[in-house]
Amino acid sequence: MPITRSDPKPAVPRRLTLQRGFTLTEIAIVLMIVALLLAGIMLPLSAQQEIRARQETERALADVREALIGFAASHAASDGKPFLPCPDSDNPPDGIQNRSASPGPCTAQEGTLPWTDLGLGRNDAWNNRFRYRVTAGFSNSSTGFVLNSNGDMEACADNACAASVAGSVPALVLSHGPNGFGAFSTGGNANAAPTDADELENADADIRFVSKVPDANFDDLVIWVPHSTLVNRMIAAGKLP
Ligand SMILES: [Ca+2]
Ligand SMILES: [Ca+2]
Ligand SMILES: [Ca+2]
Repeated sequence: MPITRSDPKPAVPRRLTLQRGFTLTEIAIVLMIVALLLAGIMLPLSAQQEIRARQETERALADVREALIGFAASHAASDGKPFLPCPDSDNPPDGIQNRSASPGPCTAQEGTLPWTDLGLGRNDAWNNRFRYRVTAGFSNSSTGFVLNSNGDMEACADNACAASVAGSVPALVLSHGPNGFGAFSTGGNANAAPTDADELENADADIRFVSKVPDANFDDLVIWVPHSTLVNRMIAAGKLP
């Protein structure tokens, strides 16, 4: 069979092309657009990191609440009743609770969370210690608490306490939040005091605390062990009445 040769393709007319480099102005405009786009991505990222840090601290605080209840269920005072740990009140904090006598009362009712004794809660997501306060009648390792022991703390919606959030609170834990004002750092230093009146209420070592939605000046995270939850869990564990 004879080999046939296909017809040669018609030549494509060569299009006239113009090539030139970018001017400095054009490069500057492109760089500006890229920078604007990056800024648009970066801002939400930092906001996301802040949300993650807050969620991480909220989870840690929920674990701390469980650990405090677990501590009470697994410790008996000299009279056989349960008791809560004392704050870690020496300076710098070492994670170990401080008592003026053993068994006996706490050296101070407020300090940092005794993270070593609890086995968790060393610091929040911003590398500051958690603050912890406990009612005297719930933390004496000589005389434990009973069903009608009353907590002496209150959580309020603001420092004037026009609206109470929780009353008769036996134990309360808080993170001083992203700004860290009023907290102990993990380096052992006391951070600057808060300036916001509601944040100040959480750092003045008395029985009133503020728990509210964070705003531009207030970023603390507060949790507590409600009296009802604590005694119910002791009853379930056979530790009370
Ligand atoms: Ca200590
Ligand atoms: Ca704060
Ligand atoms: Ca206070």
